[in-house]
Amino acid sequence: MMNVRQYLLDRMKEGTIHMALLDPDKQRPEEAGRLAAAAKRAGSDVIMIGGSTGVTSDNLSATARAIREMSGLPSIHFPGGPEELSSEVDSIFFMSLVNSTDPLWIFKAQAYAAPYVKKLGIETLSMGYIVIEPGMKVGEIGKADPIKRTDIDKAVGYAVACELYGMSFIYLEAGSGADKPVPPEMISAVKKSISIPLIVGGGIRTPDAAKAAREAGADAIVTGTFIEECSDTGRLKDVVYAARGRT
Ligand code: 1GP
Repeated sequence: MMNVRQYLLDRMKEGTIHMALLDPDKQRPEEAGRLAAAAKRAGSDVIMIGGSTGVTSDNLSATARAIREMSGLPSIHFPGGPEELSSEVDSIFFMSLVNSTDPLWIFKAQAYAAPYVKKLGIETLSMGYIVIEPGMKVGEIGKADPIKRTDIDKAVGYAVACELYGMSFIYLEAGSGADKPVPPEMISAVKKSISIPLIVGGGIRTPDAAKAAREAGADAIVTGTFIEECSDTGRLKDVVYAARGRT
């Protein structure tokens, strides 16, 4: 069985990695498999599977299977809630939306799901999920109190607290479809303050935005909407290349 954590850390030693996010509620499993294969050809390192609404254990399992069969890339389940679980994924972000105003998203949902996750034997990747303005749908559903783009000290405080709690990854999230991604100054300040890998996502859909996030210090760059909407192979390669800084 693949050890996804080690795979990610090994890849990150070589430089920033690219994570392609696919939402099982947005397309049929075969289409998700096709998109994952295209992402792999463009240089993506790993596939994240998840969405804020409409994900079920069934569409998650079917999507994870298609992605494995058609791309061969490892998968990480990026859960939208405690009801959806599958043993078809290679790993799951066991995550807390740490700047939520609702304990459900900070710890209660996790406490509900944890025994099932353990029983299924899914590899867990603990992650502190920090929502930055505008936050979009995940900010609304997760009842986040989004951190202002200019409040860098606050983002640093949340990230360091997650590290001190023993979490393995930090994710700075501007929200899917955000008009502006997480500011590079915030990425670099957080990166300098922690010694665990930093994932950045939300609103990244151009080579310039991907390059800015990489140069600011992101260890992993997530693109969701762009992967689902981009049908131009050249453009896909440009964004993934800009995220990784290498072929
Ligand atoms: C959302 O960070 C991810 O959780 C991806 O956002 O869809 O804007 O790429 P985009």
